[in-house]
Amino acid sequence: MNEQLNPTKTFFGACPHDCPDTCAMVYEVADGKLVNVKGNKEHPITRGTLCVKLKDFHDHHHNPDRLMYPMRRVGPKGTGPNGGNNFERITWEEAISEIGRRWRDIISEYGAQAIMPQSYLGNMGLVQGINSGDPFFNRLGSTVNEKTYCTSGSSSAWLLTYGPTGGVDPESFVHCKYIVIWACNSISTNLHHWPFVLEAQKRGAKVVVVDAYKSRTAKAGDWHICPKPGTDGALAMGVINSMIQQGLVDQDYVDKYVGGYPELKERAKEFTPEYVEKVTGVKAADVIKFAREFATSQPSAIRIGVAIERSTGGAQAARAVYAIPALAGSWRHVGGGMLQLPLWDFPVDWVKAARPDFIKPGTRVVNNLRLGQALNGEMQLDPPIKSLFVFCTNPVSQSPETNKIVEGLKREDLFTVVAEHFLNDTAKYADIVLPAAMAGEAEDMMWSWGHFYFTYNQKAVDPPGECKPTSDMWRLLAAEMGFDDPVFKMTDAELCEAYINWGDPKMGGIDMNYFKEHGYYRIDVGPVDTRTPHAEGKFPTPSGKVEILLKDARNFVAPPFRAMYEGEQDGTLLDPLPGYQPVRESPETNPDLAKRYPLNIISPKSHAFLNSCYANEPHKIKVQGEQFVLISPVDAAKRNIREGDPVRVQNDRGDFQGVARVSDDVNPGIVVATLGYWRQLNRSDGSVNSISSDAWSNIGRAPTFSDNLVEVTRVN
Ligand SMILES: Nc1nc2c(c(=O)[nH]1)N[C@H]1C(S)=C(S)[C@@H](COP(=O)(O)OP(=O)(O)OC[C@H]3O[C@@H](n4cnc5c(=O)[nH]c(N)nc54)[C@H](O)[C@@H]3O)O[C@H]1N2
Ligand SMILES: Nc1nc2c(c(=O)[nH]1)N[C@H]1C(S)=C(S)[C@@H](COP(=O)(O)OP(=O)(O)OC[C@H]3O[C@@H](n4cnc5c(=O)[nH]c(N)nc54)[C@H](O)[C@@H]3O)O[C@H]1N2
Ligand code: SF4
Ligand SMILES: [Mo]
Repeated sequence: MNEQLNPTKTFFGACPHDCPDTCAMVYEVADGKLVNVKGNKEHPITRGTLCVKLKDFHDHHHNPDRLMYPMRRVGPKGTGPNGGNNFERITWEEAISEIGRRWRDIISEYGAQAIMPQSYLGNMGLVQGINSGDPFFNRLGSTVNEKTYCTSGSSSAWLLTYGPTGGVDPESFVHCKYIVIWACNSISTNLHHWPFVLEAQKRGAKVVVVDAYKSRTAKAGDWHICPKPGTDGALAMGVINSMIQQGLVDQDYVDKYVGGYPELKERAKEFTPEYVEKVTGVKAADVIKFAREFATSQPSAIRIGVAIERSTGGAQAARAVYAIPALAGSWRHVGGGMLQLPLWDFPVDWVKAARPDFIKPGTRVVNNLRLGQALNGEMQLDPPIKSLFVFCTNPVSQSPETNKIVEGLKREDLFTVVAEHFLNDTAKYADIVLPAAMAGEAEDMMWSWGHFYFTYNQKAVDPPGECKPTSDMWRLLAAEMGFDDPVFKMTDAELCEAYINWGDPKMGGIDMNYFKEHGYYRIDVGPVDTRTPHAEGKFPTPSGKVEILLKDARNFVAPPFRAMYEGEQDGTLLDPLPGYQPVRESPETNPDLAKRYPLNIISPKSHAFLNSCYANEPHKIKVQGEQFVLISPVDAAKRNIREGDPVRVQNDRGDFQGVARVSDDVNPGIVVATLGYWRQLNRSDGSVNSISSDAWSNIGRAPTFSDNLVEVTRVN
């Protein structure tokens, strides 16, 4: 970018976070110091604004609590501040050679599978993020870490139904007459899509929000439909049935481009509006109205959020939701259809990025939602996990059954390495802490799961102190372990280039120079204002049609976050049709458990935190407030709880504390506590994930954060 007249230099940035918006940023640097970070005005999605989390990203870089040098644990585990470990400063050389020595010992005694990496989208970058460690760990022969925190259920369902298509362009939503935002709190979590929704609304579109409580987005829409958590499958099947009953199915579209309609029609029969009302709590008349409006207000589109998959039948529900725009013929129109993850259209060379060819056949897979069981011995693993390497994830805050994880991390025989920015709830239990660089301190390339732009991140400043980019860590560790494969010698610039399929027509013949000049590139998926990718079917499925009926389909975890590894898939035969599978925990489905724990809890994202990032920063906590528990006036009164009272939320898995917010935004029987708060900063050593179960959803081993019963009591 241009050097300006004043001493400030600017560089292209890409927000590294796990957020659909993948904002294009501008780093401002003076005297080698990052002084400001702004949204790129030219970027059609970012439009010059960053969200409340990132608008002062430079302060995050300069946070005085930031880890600046490597550290080694001293003394027994759990005897340091906040119940964590005590540490002493060491050099990188000492850290890397200690890791190498401990790993060589573990490998000779137990084999390399006793080592397990743990990563997620704390950084989404192709070079510095989630998959960046795959080549190294696959080469090492460690246990494969299956990563299904997010969208794995809705993605497996999507690939089965529609194939790898990016679906509706989020920018094309301006052309919609009817927009459904289903289990997505856009104003907090997908902020840069909201202006497109508002533009459509200004042009006359109706905005419907399907959410288990009155979220910010539900309040801002035209109509809030409020099913009980985990009952979306019944609602969607009811909408399908009602569309059929009202004669509103686009029969021509269905005949040509949809497979399995007669079977779906048969299955949908039992989902009468009355039955749907009984299961979901949504009025029968509203089910009928929703079906009618969606089918008749074209173009109509659904933006599906991540929360739909977070219950036992969540991914099965996603399949039912996916069928709705196919039956309505919405795909015929510009802006009509479904938006799940544009990611599927990105020409990323995932195989090159993850190097599954390094994995020895038969290597075991351990899922990240079962980390607690893997560490505390509940999962029978031979060899046991003797070393854990954590980067770009904070499992003690974000993974379910966190008390089990903490129990495991306290094992004296477990050698834990954590690469982090802060001494968070996971890092505090490490044997070795490595200080990681932040975005702006290393080169990277971002794909997006919320729009069609690749975004380039330049190195604007050197990492402070002794912080190092993740990519450097792999180079050092590869050298320590004696791996001389070319991939471990490539520079960040070479890796950025290597991971894009430049020859794909969607790259339009550009090369790296384009990114250096412009900072971002819209992959060529067709123009926003005329794009109808599936007006004539052309779905990338085996039949080329929407596959509602699946013959012999088996459960699987969608790539890319499984290291692209095909071994040890679950393989259970799936229900051939979409449908409704009741939640595991609710008063209706588990009355015995509900006697002790009568309330269903949901734990969506916090507005001012990005998962657990920023939850240690006073100015963000000020915006977000302390951990709260939203409870209805009816449930509060029963428990003698008043606004602002300290409360404990608990079940057999654990407990956490927060303050009560008594509000009609939540229906009786439901409580809401948002995610991301640090245990060490909460009123008690617990968080929402102390109570959540590690049971999987029915497809794609997705989490079930919306499928948990609890009791709430006042703390005296
Ligand atoms: N501010 C902020 N933004 C973020 C994040 C963050 O932590 N904070 N995290 C990022 C990440 S990793 C992701 S995956 C996305 C997720 O973004 P979203 O897809 O928006 O996910 P959530 O906020 O968890 O949940 C969305 C809504 O679903 C509702 N919900 C929960 N369970 C159910 C259910 O069973 N049925 C229905 N119909 N609704 C339900 C919740 O009440 C919530 O309002 O956000 C990203 N953006
Ligand atoms: N109850 C409940 N639990 C949930 C969810 C929910 O809705 N409810 N949502 C789930 C979802 S959708 C997701 S995606 C997961 C998210 O789970 P995580 O990905 O574990 O989320 P973060 O808290 O953002 O943790 C990322 C960590 O990586 C660190 N980090 C960032 N960049 C870098 C880097 O470049 N290098 C290194 N070494 N570290 C870096 C950050 O400091 C941070 O501590 O949580 C899941 N957990
Ligand atoms: S967290 Fe999301 S909305 Fe905020 S700056 Fe990053 S990409 Fe943009
Ligand atoms: Mo996520």
